[in-house]
Amino acid sequence: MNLLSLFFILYLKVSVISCQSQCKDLQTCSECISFVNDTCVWCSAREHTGRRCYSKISLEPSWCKEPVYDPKEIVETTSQKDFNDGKDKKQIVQFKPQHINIKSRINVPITFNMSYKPAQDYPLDVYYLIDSSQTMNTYKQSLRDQGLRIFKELNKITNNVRLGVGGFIEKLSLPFADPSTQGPYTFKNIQGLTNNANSFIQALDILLNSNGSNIDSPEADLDALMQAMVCKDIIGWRKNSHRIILISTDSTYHRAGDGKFVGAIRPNNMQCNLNDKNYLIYDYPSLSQINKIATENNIMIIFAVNNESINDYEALGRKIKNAKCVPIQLEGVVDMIIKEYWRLFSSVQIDATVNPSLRLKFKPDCTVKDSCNYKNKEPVNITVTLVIESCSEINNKHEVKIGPVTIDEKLTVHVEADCQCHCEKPGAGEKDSDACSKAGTYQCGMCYCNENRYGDTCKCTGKTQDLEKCKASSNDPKPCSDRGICSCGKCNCPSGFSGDFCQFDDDSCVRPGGILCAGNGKCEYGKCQCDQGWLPDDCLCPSNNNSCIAPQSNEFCSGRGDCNCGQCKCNTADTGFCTGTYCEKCVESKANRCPELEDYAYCNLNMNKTTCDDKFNLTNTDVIIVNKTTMYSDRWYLAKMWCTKVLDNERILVFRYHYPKTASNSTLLLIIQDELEDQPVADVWVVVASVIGAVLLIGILTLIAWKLLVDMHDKREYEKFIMSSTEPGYDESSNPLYNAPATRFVNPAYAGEDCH
Ligand SMILES: *[C@@H]1O[C@H](CO)[C@@H](O)[C@H](O)[C@H]1NC(C)=O
Ligand SMILES: *[C@@H]1O[C@H](CO)[C@@H](O)[C@H](O)[C@H]1NC(C)=O
Ligand SMILES: *[C@@H]1O[C@H](CO)[C@@H](O)[C@H](O)[C@H]1NC(C)=O
Ligand SMILES: *[C@@H]1O[C@H](CO)[C@@H](O)[C@H](O)[C@H]1NC(C)=O
Ligand SMILES: *[C@@H]1O[C@H](CO)[C@@H](O)[C@H](O)[C@H]1NC(C)=O
Ligand SMILES: *[C@@H]1O[C@H](CO)[C@@H](O)[C@H](O)[C@H]1NC(C)=O
Ligand SMILES: *[C@@H]1O[C@H](CO)[C@@H](O)[C@H](O)[C@H]1NC(C)=O
Ligand SMILES: *[C@@H]1O[C@H](CO)[C@@H](O)[C@H](O)[C@H]1NC(C)=O
Ligand SMILES: *[C@@H]1O[C@H](CO)[C@@H](O)[C@H](O)[C@H]1NC(C)=O
Ligand SMILES: CC(=O)N[C@H]1CO[C@H](CO)[C@@H](O)[C@@H]1O
Repeated sequence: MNLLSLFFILYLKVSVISCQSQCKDLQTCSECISFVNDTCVWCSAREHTGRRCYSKISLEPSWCKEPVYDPKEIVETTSQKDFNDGKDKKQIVQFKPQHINIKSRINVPITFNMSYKPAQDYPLDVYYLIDSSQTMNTYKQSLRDQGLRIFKELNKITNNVRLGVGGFIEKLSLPFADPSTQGPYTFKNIQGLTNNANSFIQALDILLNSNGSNIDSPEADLDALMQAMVCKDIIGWRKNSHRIILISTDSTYHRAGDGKFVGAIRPNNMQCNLNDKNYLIYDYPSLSQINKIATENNIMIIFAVNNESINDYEALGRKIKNAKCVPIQLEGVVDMIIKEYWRLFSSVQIDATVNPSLRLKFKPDCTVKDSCNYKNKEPVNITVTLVIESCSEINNKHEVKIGPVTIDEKLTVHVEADCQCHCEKPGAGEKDSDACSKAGTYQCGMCYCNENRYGDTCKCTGKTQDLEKCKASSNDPKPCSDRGICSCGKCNCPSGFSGDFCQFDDDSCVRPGGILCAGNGKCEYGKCQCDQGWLPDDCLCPSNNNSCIAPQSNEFCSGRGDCNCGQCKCNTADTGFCTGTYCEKCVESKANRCPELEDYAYCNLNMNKTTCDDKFNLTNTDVIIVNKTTMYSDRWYLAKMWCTKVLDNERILVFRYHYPKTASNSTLLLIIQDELEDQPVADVWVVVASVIGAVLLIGILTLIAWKLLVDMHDKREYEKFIMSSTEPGYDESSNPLYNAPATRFVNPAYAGEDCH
């Protein structure tokens, strides 16, 4: 693994941890499931302890028993009528589905499909709104021809087109127009929408031959436009039709506010007035009012204007949805109408009314004009992705209307943000629940305590949850050393930690030999609590010396050593001569005087010195009879010569001797142990058997054979040693000035280069 991938893994780990921690801090089910930055799930299982909100991606199996609150998305299409061309008087369906219900948690993308297929011969309504002031006389013939051409051309491509004619001049009041002349009017519908060619032409003629005139240059275009849109019954707009209003004019228009000059000071009421008096009460409509009504009614507006005012209307067209501007010339207008008809028919622009807490995405993006087209008689399929971005405290139900801009059909989507857990809804909680010590409401696995109670299970009484009591010092950032749960002012520490504030790590005690508390105790409160039989602090040494006592013995280390931490430390060669677990393996020094002195020594044990001296004709001896402790003590360290004698009763006499240093008196000092020893009982076989009891017999036999060989070897070495030690000049014991090197007696079997 190279360094880079190591960093990457570290980074991943860190980011997962940070995700977890974001969910971790959420305290209620609702907060948990409506978290913005992560998808969190809530565990409301009763027996679950600790935090309940977890990040969904980093969950381990069996993290929580049911119930888990992880809201699932519900998408339900409740109305999906199939496409229909409207033949046989059936309802026209060009857009489906019609109704969808969605319920989802936030930040989860939900997709659904919509399709659009325009109906053949879908109704088209075109209203011809003409500036009929006298200045338009230059265009009279042209407009008449234009009307006829439009009618003809449209009927060529669809047999479901209706046309209507209306005119406008000006508000009937000075200084805009002279009301005393009969001609002028504000708006007049000459012919409602009709499919009768003669009626249309007649109406057109009537309009073009009228003599109205106004004084100022701008006209009441917007008043007329508003009326043409809102007086639906009079104009005869059909339900579910493509709608176009074509305005032909040669001068600019009056804006909202201009009405003041004639006393029309009230804002336009966007109602059908059709009464010249009303036009003098209500001001000209504003662009936003026009835009609103045009959008609501899916009306497309085409301004056909002369060269002088085209800039004005182009600016106006940009402010109204679905508005276009063309020069008034005949061909341009007809072409535009035909083009727009095909565009309306073939292209679908999707529009949606969306609450700010929702986000919609379309694929393909049909919200942009002319980006989605109907071709080859195949429905246009649009995939919508909806995401609820936030929860609201007031209302989490939203209605979205999506549909093609130019037709009335809309898909209604009822969206509900799933922001509240069922278990948190009013009345869902279990009041005075047993789970909350009958002192709180149990909801979503949590206790909401009554007044003056607190704690996970409302067990604690008191005004506030006293977290400070759970801190070892007020400087601690978190209670219970951030390891345990503070409950009723006391820390509940998880296993592995101890102390009033969980401040002790139960893994931090001494480790003699690498084992915590030597394996003979528990680490608690930062110290080893040793099992019975072990000495405190590190539990390494037994509290009694039993392990130093050989089986069937009653003294430790066979009385020849110290019991140190459960193990015999045999006296050194200076004072002793024994090895083995219990210092039971002793080597006798068969220095030549031992046999000579043994009977004398034994005599001294039983009788007084005078008697023995006589009996053995020995003079110049000092005889000291001591207990075993003294015998092995350092006091006689010069008496290096040890002797033993096996008595008739199988017991052993032990004594040591030496010649004190001062040459002036050549005394033999004899130190005799006041008690007889038993034969050493702890033999190697017991040890072998207890240590490797499970070893196969063949193994044991091998050991026996090996032991025998070693014994034989030892014996040979030993005899060799005895031989050499009896050689003339060797007898150091005869030389009071000579102190033998201590090592000689440690292991007489050791023979250095002689070992073969
Ligand atoms: C969500 O994350 C952003 C940036 O990662 C952070 O600024 C914001 O505070 C977080 N919101 C919550 C509620 O944690
Ligand atoms: C939407 O349509 C696409 C392809 O046309 C399809 O793969 C997908 O499953 C549809 N989605 C739904 C929610 O029906
Ligand atoms: C319009 O004026 C012409 C003469 O300019 C006249 O013949 C005609 O009758 C008038 N029409 C109306 C409706 O007033
Ligand atoms: C208006 O402008 C168009 C080109 O934009 C031009 O063809 C036409 O002749 C002009 N008409 C008048 C009356 O100026
Ligand atoms: C739209 O989906 C329908 C089936 O739902 C399919 O028949 C049609 O071909 C698709 N249209 C396009 C343009 O892929
Ligand atoms: C064990 O023996 C040693 C000396 O060998 C002695 O100091 C210690 O006190 C003994 N311990 C007990 C518990 O008898
Ligand atoms: C005892 O020893 C002395 C000299 O040390 C000797 O003269 C004497 O004969 C000895 N007696 C016996 C009984 O051996
Ligand atoms: C052995 O003797 C010494 C002194 O002579 C004495 O202090 C000690 O108590 C004796 N020990 C035993 C076990 O009798
Ligand atoms: C020999 O010397 C020791 C002290 O070194 C003394 O205690 C003892 O009495 C002496 N013995 C004789 C016989 O002079
Ligand atoms: C010094 C002393 O006590 N000597 C005695 C030794 O023992 C014999 C008899 O066993 C006595 O006669 C001594 O008096």
